[in-house]
Formats: sequence, structure tokens, C-alpha cells
Amino acid sequence: MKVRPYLLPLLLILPCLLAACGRPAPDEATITMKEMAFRQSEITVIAGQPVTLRLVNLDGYAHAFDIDAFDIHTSLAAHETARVSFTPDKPGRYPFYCSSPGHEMAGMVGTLIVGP
Ligand SMILES: [Cu+2]
Repeated sequence: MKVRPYLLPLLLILPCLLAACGRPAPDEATITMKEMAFRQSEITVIAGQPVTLRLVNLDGYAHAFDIDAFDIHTSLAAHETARVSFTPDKPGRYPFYCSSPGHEMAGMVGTLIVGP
């Protein structure tokens, strides 16, 4: 089968559209925990839009994910993946951290940026 030339750009762009160009859907963000750190130390979401954070613990010990401003406190066992959903209502910068003893001090901190 011969592909008509004018269809080629469409064929090239279609998988990209379907996969959203490899990025997660805008309402879901992934935060990976590995070697006592959050790989994504800054996460940007949009105020007033429901968001799901996919939390992936790649370490062989427990972690937690805490955002006091939104009363989010999630514990993750070794190698566990969890999701938390919430709707950030006010733009701003909100710190998140791991509340496992000593982990915040060791650098397990980040910032949730809620854009307008
Ligand atoms: Cu931790």
C-alpha cells in the first residue's frame, strides 16, 4: 500500500497525539521516590483543577508523602505505588515532604506549585 504524501504528516503526528507526546495527562503527575529523595522536586498543577499525584516508591523501605496545606498524608511501603487526588483551590507554592523519621532532614522535600 502506498501512503499518499499529504497523509504523511498526519500519520507522524497521530501517535504523538494519542500518547500526549509521552507526557502524562495534565491532571496526573508522577512523583518518584528513590534513594531518599523526590526525583521531581517541583510539581506544577493548576488551581481549581482536580489533580492526581501518582506516588512511586522505588526504595526498599517505607516513605511518606505529605502536603500539610492540603491535609495530604500518605504512607508508602517499600516499592509501593499510591495515588492521591485533590483539587488545589488557591495558587501558590506549597512545600511537600516525607514524614518518615529523619527523611525530611535528609532532603526529602519538594514544592507543589499551584498556578492560576
Ligand atoms: Cu522518605
